[in-house]
Amino acid sequence: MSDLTESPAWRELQAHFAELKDLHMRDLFEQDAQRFSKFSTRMGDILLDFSKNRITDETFDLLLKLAKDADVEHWRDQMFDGEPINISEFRPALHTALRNRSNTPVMVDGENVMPKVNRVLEQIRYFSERVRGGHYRGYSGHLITDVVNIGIGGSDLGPHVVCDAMKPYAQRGMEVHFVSNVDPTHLTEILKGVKPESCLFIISSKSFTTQETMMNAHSARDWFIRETGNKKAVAKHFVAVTTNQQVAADFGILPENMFEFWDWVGGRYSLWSAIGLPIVLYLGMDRFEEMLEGAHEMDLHFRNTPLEKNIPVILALLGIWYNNFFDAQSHAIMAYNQYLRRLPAHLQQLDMESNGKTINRNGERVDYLTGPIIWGETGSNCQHAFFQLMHQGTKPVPADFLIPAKSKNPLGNQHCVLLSNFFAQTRALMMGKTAEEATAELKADGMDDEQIKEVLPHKIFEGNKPTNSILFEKLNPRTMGSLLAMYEHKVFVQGVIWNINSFDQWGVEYGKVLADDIMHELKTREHVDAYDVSTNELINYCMKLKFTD
Ligand code: G6Q
Repeated sequence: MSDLTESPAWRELQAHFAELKDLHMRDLFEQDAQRFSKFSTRMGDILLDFSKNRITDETFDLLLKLAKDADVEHWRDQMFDGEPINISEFRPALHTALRNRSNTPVMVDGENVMPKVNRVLEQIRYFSERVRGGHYRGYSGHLITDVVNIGIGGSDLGPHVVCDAMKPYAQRGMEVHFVSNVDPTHLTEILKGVKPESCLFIISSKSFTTQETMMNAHSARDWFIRETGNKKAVAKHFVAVTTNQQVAADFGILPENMFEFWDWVGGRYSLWSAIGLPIVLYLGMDRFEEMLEGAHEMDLHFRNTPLEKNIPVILALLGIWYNNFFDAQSHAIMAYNQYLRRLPAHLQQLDMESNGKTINRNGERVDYLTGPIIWGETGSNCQHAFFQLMHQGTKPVPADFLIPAKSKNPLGNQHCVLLSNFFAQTRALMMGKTAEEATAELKADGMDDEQIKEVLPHKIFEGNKPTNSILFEKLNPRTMGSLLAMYEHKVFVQGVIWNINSFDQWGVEYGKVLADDIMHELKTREHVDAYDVSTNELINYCMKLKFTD
């Protein structure tokens, strides 16, 4: 047994779960008119209503006790203070310093990192204003109209979700594209839509060695030289965001076109750093700074708000409640906003790469479930696809529902219809439909008793399905920053309670070297027998298909 599962709060939660598991939220709402005011909290205009969860006052108190006992507040302060909490990589996790708009000193190894954070922000402002203002032009004098970000994982997903979500704030005449996959189709299709003389490539890679990114970068450079016949112009059209400036220089990037960040910024937490350059080119620096401010606001909320009103802490505790006591295997993200369509992909990486761990901070195997599978889709599309399983399936799927009260595109009453779907779904998931209610409906539809008997079981909805509603005024850069930071801190709190290091990613690093050996075999084009029989035969069959007409 581990310290966690033996802790008093955990044991009390186990005993409490046994008593509570059959309670229905419908009854809990009926018994307590104060349920919403008790189980909701706000930061700015962001409201978290967590009353539609399978919790009572006692559950909430015990979950808060779990957080206290796990020393969440102490770990949180250590993170903000730049302590080396990423113990397997011997460094701090200081994405919060990147958006520290209060500019209070943040010390790493005796050095205040804020001056260098601010210096890079200034560099980004200067460069982006020149590009957007038409002062920095392509080699032949054309305006830059297209930015192509080449990066993968953390060097792609964060900027990508933000650029998609903030499209209404973008400068007219500036498009941004993202190439991540080593599948040549990705780059090829993007290049079909841009012109070399008006295109700026950003090579985004913390390491500047990631196979996919480097291959795409070299292919893009080859294309550029082929199309323009001008090798010298590469320096004008390729910039780099990296911690590895030497390799970037070898690629042909000018020192003034390199944007630095630091090893204490994890890939999936890096959109706030120079990795956000595509965001800045697309939206402008003022908008980017608004996003940093929104994130900083959430940082201050996380740091200063008592646990019982603290949005990331509450989200984390509810996630643990379902993950570890109800054995829910996944957590769904339903953003009722088309601009947020890439949010599940970003949160998938943030959460699953951070908390997809089996070994705890003491180097031992855990004896409890850690990070859930994150997935999701935009509303109302999700309702016409997998919501069947949400309503009547056998698997518990706790979910976050997010929606802005105002739409950027008010078309008739369409946004009100979207809102009504949001409210109706979260209510229906909570309430369910009893046999009596279903019978009354079927009778009203004109069915006779015999027919009703036959179909009734299919028309009953158990309900009691938990959701968090996250509602805010509108999706703007500030809110976007706050929401993304909210999820970062949620993941952090869960990692602290599960006693795992949320800031390393050895599984991803492993993947980076796995393909190298096989690539060597593929190049030789000889019969392969070096691996297990399945891998050998797959390679041999594939090579036969690939190289015979
Ligand atoms: C993120 C991960 C991973 C990383 C990519 C790209 O936290 O470490 O997704 O961002 O593998 O790495 P580079 O930025 O070094 O190319």
